[in-house]
Amino acid sequence: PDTEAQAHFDALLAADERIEPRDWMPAKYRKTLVRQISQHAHSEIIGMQPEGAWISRAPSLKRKSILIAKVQDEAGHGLYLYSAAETLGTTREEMNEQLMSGKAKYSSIFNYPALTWADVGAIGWLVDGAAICNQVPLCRCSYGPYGRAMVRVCKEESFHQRQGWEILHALSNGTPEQKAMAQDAVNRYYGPALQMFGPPDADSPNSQQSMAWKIKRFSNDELRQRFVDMMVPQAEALGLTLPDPDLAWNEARGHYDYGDLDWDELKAVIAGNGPCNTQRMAHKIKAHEDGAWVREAAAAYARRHTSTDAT
Ligand code: FAQ
Repeated sequence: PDTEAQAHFDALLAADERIEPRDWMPAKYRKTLVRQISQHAHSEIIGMQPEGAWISRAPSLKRKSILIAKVQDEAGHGLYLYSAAETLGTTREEMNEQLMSGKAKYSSIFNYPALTWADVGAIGWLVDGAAICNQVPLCRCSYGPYGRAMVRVCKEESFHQRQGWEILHALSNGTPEQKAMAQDAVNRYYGPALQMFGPPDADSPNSQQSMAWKIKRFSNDELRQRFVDMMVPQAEALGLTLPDPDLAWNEARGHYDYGDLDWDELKAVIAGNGPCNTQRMAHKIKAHEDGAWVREAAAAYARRHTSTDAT
């Protein structure tokens, strides 16, 4: 390896400065970034499905327009992230191919069904809440295009979390049936939301190197703890219970203790055996095939414009 280039890279990292697309970087740093950013992009795209299915069934025109905007934001995040990954030399087609062939992962959380309207609230409150906890530190990621993308994404995620909270707040203060529906959604989504932060630190093969490279700024367990601490008072304000009998304030640690998570469940979902993995992939592949004519038309249009510009 070019030792001068490596020294420059190390110095940028040590000074907490950004690595930019034209800078030299170790091949493994590049590979890790493509893996994480593309999987993040895939999560945003697949993540449109559970809530997208509720657009036509939203309980009012106002709720419907808010949900359309929210789901559209997720599409924007996905495209933004694909662009950030493309600066590392991988094409969008390659990334899409890796998603559709099952080679690339996407977040486990999107393999759970959105069964009721309250689930739309729980996804906004818990899933977007977890996404914010994970992504705010990514704004300081050492790779410039990823960190900058995260700034805008986080602003939109906080609006998403508030809209989820507000849906649950309305239900929790509604009829007994509505309150029960809100509690049921939280019961089903809380554990999987905690698993979004990834395996425990002792079982997280990528964390150490990613933290040394300042891609990740905190470990999976540190961020999970931060999330639990943030959600307890919010749940109290909502009048809903977090489904964990071991949840208790620990004065000595200054954090909430929480119960063990079902890591076999996370492994099974990542391996493709969650409740909705098959359905999510089938839907993605069909949408991609149905959209072939749009890509062809756009390419033909672009070709015509380039040739007109040239004459
Ligand atoms: N699901 O060694 P680690 C959203 C994989 S938010 C699936 O700890 P790492 C917003 C991991 O990739 C959701 N796979 O890995 C939204 C690795 O496999 P690999 C997306 C998981 O990378 C809201 C292996 O396990 N957010 O979309 C999961 O250091 C509402 C070992 O794990 C991001 O992607 C999991 N939960 O840490 C949209 C954030 N956990 O790649 C719509 C950026 C772990 O070696 C609606 N990503 N794996 O084959 C990250 O921060 C990190 O990649 C982690 C994992 C923390 C997810």
